[in-house]
Amino acid sequence: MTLKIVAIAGGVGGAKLAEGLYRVLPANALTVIVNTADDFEHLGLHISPDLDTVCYTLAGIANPETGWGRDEETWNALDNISSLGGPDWFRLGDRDLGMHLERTRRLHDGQSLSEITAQFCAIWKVNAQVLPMSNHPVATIVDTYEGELAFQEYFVARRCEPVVRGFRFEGVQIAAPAPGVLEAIEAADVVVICPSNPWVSIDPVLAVPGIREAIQTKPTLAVSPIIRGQTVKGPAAKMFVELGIKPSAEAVAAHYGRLLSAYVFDRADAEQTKAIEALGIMSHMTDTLMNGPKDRQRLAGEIIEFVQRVIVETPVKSYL
Ligand code: FO1
Repeated sequence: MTLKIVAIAGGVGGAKLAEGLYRVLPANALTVIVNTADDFEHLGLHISPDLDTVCYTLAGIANPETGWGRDEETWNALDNISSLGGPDWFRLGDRDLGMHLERTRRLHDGQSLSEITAQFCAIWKVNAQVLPMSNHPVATIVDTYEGELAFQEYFVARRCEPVVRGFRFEGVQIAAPAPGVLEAIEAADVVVICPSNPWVSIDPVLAVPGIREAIQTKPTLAVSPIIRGQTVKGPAAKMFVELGIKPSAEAVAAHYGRLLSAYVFDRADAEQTKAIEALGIMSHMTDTLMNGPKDRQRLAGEIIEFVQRVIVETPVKSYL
């Protein structure tokens, strides 16, 4: 049986697992719903970092060193901006800039972010559906002890240094899921929450009216972004600490709570198995570090096998 999978993803960590799933599933069996609350305007251009990271990664054209931006990149435009005293704190390479210019032109022409994403993915021969969570603007605002900061200011300009107190997703109450989002969840056999930051990559997606409710009706599996109390990349573990929660695989499972029917976490956290299963979640322990394409595909293959065994072929829908 071919599974239809919806993956929920943020940036680099989420894109790695999405790519693994994409490579092991048949064509068009995967839909990736991507966080767009990191989006902002910069140099007059619409920037959608997580959407671009997922699209570039599935297309095989992502920058292998950073995980974001384009491969074989050059930086002439940025050097020129810099030499003229312009804003160079957010690094857009020449190839990436070309895509941004064309996307912003299409947006000004009246096309939606989801339409443009589908057009670009077709050109890049991505045989998966990649959907922004919403076509409406939503902006993560980080509440820190230094005041509120726009997400990229906190993340890139301030290198996640300010201590966080909380988050809000501006505009989310009046946002609607992008076309195809609820339909994809409805058609899915399982929803996979990728190992992205729960606070600022996954929560904004779940906050779009209708998305959490739709996921709630489906078997849902999450993969822990935390191994031995730490994140591979990004500030998720630091955020847990600053919010007064000990960062752990268990803490992430508890954060998603009743949304989850199954959970995949790292062998290094074996001692947390009982606590995780006490949350009423079926668990699978494995190596979750994704260093290269082989790891991504092995982890994706294990997830699919686990899902088939414990969710799809379980006659009693005890997971709901
Ligand atoms: N992250 C950085 O840490 N520094 C950058 O200069 C930077 C530029 C950038 C350009 C395009 C893009 O799509 C992503 C970019 N990112 C950069 C990553 C991105 O801002 C964050 O990783 C995400 O918003 C968090 O998922």
